[in-house]
Amino acid sequence: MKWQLLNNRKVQSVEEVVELLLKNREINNSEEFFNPTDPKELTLKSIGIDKKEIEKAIARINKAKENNELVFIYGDYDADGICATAILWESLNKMGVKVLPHIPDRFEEGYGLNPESIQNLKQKNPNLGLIITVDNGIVAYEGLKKVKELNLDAIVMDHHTKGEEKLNAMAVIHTTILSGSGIAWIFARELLGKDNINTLELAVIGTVADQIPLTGPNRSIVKYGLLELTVTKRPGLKALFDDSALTAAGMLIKPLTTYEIGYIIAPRINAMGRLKHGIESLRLLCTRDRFKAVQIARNVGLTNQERQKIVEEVLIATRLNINEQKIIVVSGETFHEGVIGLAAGRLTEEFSRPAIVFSVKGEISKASARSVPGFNIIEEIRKLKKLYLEGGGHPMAAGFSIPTKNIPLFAEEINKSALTLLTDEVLEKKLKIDLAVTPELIDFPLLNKIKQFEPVGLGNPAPVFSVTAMEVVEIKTVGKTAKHLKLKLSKNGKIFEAIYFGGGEMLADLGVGFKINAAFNIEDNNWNGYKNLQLKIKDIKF
Ligand SMILES: [Mn+2]
Repeated sequence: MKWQLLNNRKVQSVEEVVELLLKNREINNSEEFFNPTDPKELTLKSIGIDKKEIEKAIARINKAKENNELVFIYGDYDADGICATAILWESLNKMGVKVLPHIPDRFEEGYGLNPESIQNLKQKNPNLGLIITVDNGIVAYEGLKKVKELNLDAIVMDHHTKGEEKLNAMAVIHTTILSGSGIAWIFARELLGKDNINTLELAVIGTVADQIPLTGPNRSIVKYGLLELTVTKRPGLKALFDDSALTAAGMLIKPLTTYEIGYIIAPRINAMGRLKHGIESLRLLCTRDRFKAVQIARNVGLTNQERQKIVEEVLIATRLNINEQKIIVVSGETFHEGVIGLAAGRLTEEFSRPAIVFSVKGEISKASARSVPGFNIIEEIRKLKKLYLEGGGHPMAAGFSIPTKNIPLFAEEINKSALTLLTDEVLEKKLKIDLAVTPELIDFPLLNKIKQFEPVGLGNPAPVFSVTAMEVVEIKTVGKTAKHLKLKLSKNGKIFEAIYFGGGEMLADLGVGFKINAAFNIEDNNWNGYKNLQLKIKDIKF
């Protein structure tokens, strides 16, 4: 792994460290950063939402209430879409509107406002008058045409990139700054008033799940949202916490962070839409029945385990077929359509190169691609538009459908472009290091400052430091399969506890007395009532 030192200044004090950490994160307003605005007070202007569109939407919802019209919230099957749907459904319900949620089926209806689905909704519900899309809709030209044809109104709430054509909707509430559930929450705040809004614990899940940079207004939502999530009274979330061992006897084992959302909570909410139907996760979030909550949480947990197993199966099958190609391209009839994106992500991580995974189904196959920084995968895919049918994405991730017979040629062509673009330099794994420090600085005053950088995540990574020539004083492997490394490192008379997750294999090359350079996060380790400072090793160099 190549170390990229973001700053090579020599620092003497904790204040200087903080200043450089802020600079590395391009944070100019440290006051706002350390004391984010309460999301209840965020202005519409600061998040780029047009107030007039909100007013039009509120007026239309009030009219629906007066006229006793049915309103459908048309969401999405991922965690952001499900949380956004839950926020709006509950909010409209609270104000006495007749409202129902619609989460599309990934396999039958696909992503976005599906014209056939709208036709069906209207057929089954003659009193349907208004459709509100959330976390989708901003390029739903066909779907909105159908809405018009059926004499319905549409309000679009979305955070995806706008298209060229004008949208056929009576109000468009759009910003790319927030997640879908962030927009839904801001709208609900305007609709109900800031004293009546209580769905921030859902907005934080959607925001973290959608991998939005956690700076500016999103930092507000996440910081305050985590506090609400920690004390949530939702039976479904509590049951999910219990089922995933975040709580024991109803008590959280440790405070919730973006990590728990990103790696434990959101994957479970996502699992239903990937393998079965996302509506089950919506039920989990919204149910008021404790017994039902426990049942659904178990079902969601088991589905998530199944999802993990299916991803593993894809990985096991593909590892055997990986050759010298710069871009990993694998396909299989057994590769479940709902997990190919996850599998591509895992392959990219494991082999530090782009990966494209195809789920082969008859004549038409589905593909999901993940890339590495420095290789714009959507651009390269678009160059091959003769070979595939439709798709979209961004520089790091894309999805498309393709005639099965074209897969071999597609694989060959995309690897041709990689020959020149994917140099060894681009493919080398990199670790960004904030600052090289002296051991004297690594102590509780610095740790306390670093804690104020939380919540960390995309756009605001946990600070990484390095220290050169530390001596290994103690070393052993830990964990059931000796996967991790526990060390004591010393320099200038100071001794540090360190843990290196996944570093177990290094025991063969390391021993007491060795001098190493270490890159790490600093964290506190509460163990048996003792509060310790611990280095969480990211990489070691001899
Ligand atoms: Mn979204």
